[in-house]
Amino acid sequence: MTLTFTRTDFPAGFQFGASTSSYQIEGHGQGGAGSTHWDSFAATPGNVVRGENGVLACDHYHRYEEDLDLAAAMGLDAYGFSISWARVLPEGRGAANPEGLDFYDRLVDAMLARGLSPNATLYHWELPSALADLGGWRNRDIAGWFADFTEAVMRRIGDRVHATAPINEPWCVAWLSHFMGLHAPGMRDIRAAARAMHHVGLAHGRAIQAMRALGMDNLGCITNHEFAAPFDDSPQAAAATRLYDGIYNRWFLGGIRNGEYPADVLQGLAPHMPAGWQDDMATISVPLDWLGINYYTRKLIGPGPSGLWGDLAEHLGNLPQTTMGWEIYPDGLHHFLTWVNREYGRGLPIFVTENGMSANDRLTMGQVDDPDRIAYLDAHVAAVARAIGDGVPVGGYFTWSLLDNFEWALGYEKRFGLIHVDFDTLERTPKASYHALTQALKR
Ligand code: IFM
Repeated sequence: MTLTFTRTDFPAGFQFGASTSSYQIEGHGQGGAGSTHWDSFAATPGNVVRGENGVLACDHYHRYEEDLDLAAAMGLDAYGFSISWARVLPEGRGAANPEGLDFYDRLVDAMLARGLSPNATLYHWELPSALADLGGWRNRDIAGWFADFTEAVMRRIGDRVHATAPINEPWCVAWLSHFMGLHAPGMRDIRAAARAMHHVGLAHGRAIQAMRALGMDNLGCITNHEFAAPFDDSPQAAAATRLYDGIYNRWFLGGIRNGEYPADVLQGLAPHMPAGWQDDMATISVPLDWLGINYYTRKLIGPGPSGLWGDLAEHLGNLPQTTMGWEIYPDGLHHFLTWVNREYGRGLPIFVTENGMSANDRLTMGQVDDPDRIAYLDAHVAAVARAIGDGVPVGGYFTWSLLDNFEWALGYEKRFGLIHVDFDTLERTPKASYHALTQALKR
């Protein structure tokens, strides 16, 4: 099975890339990294499937050269990676771990040596435990801690990274982790959630300011989006869908791009927001150079059982699903590209910074046949091409993910990679989708 697009279908300079994240692939137990809230969340029974964790993951910490060789051999232009805060600053603040800084220094050089543009994210979810002890994202001081971490890292590698975003998927950092309790720190508390929803934007703004002060450019943000549709015709489902859309899709971009939060979401969160939050909106909405969106699926939404504000229920639709139980809905990607461009873009280039699917991939006689992933990629890249045709300045498409990896609370079972990883031997095997993309990207 092949992909139906080629590189020449896209404008000159369009980047094809693959994204990863530090905790999901590096192996956090190595190289002097400090403990993080994902280590303790994973060590708590019931939080992660089979009690798995990121201690070894794909051992990318030692195997990064092989992984980058595979990324380059595919013909990718760029590699998306994140930096572990606790690998650089084991206590979250104060003394740096020289091994950690050396690792990211080598990693960036290794990308450049292979012609891959290094696209960095500063936070992809593993908060140092010492900062979690101080309240983590609930504590306003996190914005300053994060700016200091940003400066510590970027003083070392900021001269060579191509593009940088402070925080991956603020919705997951704040709502999924503090209201829904499904990710570390596993809280279910509306006051905690409201504070995290605000502090994550403030930390974003402070990090951008810190990088501008170092003279860096090509700075953006990465928000995740789900297409929300009502699960039936009732006014209740329509209202629930609107709120879901507000919390998920409009809150962060509203703050970051327009300096204001959507009124419908604010109505529920206002009583729980930190005092004086309005004064932070100018910092949250500092100018950016690009916008990144992560997109995977649509959800059918209705009201939850409690009747309390924010109680929203997700229902299964009838579209084909991935092994995450996520419906495959490529039109949603076209929708978000055009909508973000219209409502928040003001001419900035927009990148698809994550998009991909988990599948039941099996290694048979040294090969992994993943036709569903090839079809998924094809349909979503076609949606990108359609958006470009409609005038959206899309700058690149990054698939999630280069490697099978630690899928957070779902452990190692959900395979998203173009490259299969055997988690016993750590052997890498490019899947059929890897070969298909290699073919499509041939110059
Ligand atoms: O694995 C995650 C990633 O960490 C963030 N975006 C979604 C991916 C798939 O769930």
